[in-house]
Amino acid sequence: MQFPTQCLGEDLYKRKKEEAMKAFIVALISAFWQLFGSHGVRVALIQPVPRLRSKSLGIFKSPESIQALAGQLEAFGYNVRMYHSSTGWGMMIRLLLFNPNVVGVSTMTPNFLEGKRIAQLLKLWRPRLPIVLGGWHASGAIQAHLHGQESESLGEILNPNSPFDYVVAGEGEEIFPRLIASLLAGKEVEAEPGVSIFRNGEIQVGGSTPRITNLREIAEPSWSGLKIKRYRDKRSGALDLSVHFNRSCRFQCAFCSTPTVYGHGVRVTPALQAFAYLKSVVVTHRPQVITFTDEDFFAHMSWVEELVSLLETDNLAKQFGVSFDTFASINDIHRLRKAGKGYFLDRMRAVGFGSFTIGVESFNPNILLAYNKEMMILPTMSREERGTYTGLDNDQKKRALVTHYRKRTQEAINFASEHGLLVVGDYILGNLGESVEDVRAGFEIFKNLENLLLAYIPVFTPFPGTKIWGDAYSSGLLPRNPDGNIDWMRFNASAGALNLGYDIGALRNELEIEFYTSSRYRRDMLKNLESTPALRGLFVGRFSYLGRLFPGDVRVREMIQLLG
Ligand code: B12
Repeated sequence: MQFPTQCLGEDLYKRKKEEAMKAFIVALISAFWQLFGSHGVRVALIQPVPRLRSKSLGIFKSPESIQALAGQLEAFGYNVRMYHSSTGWGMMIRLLLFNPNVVGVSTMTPNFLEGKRIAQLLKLWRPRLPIVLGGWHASGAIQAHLHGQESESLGEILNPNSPFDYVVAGEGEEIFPRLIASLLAGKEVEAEPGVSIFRNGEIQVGGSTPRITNLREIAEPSWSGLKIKRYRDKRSGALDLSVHFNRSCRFQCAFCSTPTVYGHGVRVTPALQAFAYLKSVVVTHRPQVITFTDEDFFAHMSWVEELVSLLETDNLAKQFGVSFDTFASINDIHRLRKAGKGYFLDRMRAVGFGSFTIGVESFNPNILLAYNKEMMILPTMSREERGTYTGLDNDQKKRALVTHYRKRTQEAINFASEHGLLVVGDYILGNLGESVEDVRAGFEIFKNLENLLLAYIPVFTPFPGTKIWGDAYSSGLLPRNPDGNIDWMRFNASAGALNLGYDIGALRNELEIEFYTSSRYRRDMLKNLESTPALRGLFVGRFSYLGRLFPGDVRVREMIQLLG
């Protein structure tokens, strides 16, 4: 029987509720399983893998959101099972067999509807099963409501017919175990900081959870039950596992959702504790790559220095052949370069760091201003440059901003490359108010950055609760389903959500090909192959992936032939 692909219409859903009895029988069956199944208080954590309607950007990583929760709940003695797959009968039957007491659903915006659908079906099976929604979409919807941007997103989550009983906004490790304990004690849960509900015909918002002050006390993320070998980078094929120690970010980019979950102020897991966990992941699962997905890895330089010293003492890269990737801002690299700290990058390289992902985001001055990037770029100017800049008129300022930003970006790439670190440049296309010509003009600068060998080119996707969401929501450009609801499935970075009046998905693909087949890229690839033959694997991996993604493209084929 075909697994339902659409959300149920309200009246069908109501009718189905009556069919709950059928679900009750199923519950009886599961009770039978319970006798032979797993015991203790069972918590199911579901993070649906989004069904993309367009080309994947090649990243499939471990579900850190539910792993963090699972680690904490296991430390509390709960029997936890993680479900990280696309929703289907397989997941449903496994859930049935596990027969959870409480279900936690974690979604980002693009896979919210998947999460909603699985929750609806679970409620058909057991109408009184407590289902809690948390994560990036839920936190964003709460913030959008609290900031007066819109309440439609939250209304879709909390309403009389919603399958979600509770919504948790913000970090979950402290609030979720408390919520579960209240539910198991049969207490009526009220809205409180971190927990929002629908009660007495209205949405009752508890706002965000208070920040976790001491990450030292939080349990390590759990990997139990996950099929680790699946988490391979689709481009390189490497087993690439994620770790996350720094929460929140110093910067306030208007497109970024980080503040919706973490507010401001970077908190970090102590380096010794972080290193111990890092080592356990490497020794236990033997990944080729570990990605630090910290929003702001260099927020506390002393922490990075301590971690590098620990890795120098116990060199996991040498022992286990693992390399480390992380995010870094142009500001951080500029600061290291200005301080003459190239030797520190050499130390990072020596303990296995291989690449920095830097958020370039855009070279369109209007977008840089809309993204609040000026606050990041100005500190990379000298006092004199800032003095000159403030004296300019708006148009002159825009030109000066892009010229300076391009210079600092190029310097950051050169500095990292000189110390053997690859740079992955993130560049966002199709922003609010950007025409095809604007997109091409900005991308032309990005495409010609010397020695930039890797790029992540998502399409702008506005997320609830971000600074830019208000404009996106009121722009009238959001995609909607025939039933008038926002079509969250379209919120994916490879096709973009906004109806921009042109096919930004196709333009994205076109520009990605241009990036990897430009004369600048060809020159840099050959130069790097000569100086660092070991990079051949990376180019072969990247171009065979592009060859699979764009089979008919002669330019990609020519690059593959060039690699021989
Ligand atoms: C690592 C990462 C990924 C990883 C997956 C990480 C994961 N958690 O599964 C990968 C690389 C796969 C990924 C992919 C994508 N990502 Co991403 N990613 C991040 C990043 C860098 C870190 C997130 C993270 O793991 N933090 C560590 C964990 C421990 O924290 P957490 O997820 O916040 O979970 C905590 C709380 O949110 C809460 N919580 C979470 N779930 C639940 C559930 C319950 C029941 C409860 C009670 C609490 C709770 O408790 C957790 C512990 O405190 C963020 C942040 C950023 N600034 O860029 C972007 C980010 C989350 N990604 C984003 C997006 C959009 C995507 C993509 C959809 C892009 C695309 N291609 O379209 C893809 C595809 C998604 C997918 N495959 O699932 C957006 C999400 C915005 C939104 N509103 O949805 C972010 C915020 C980027 C941004 N700046 O806007 N991503």
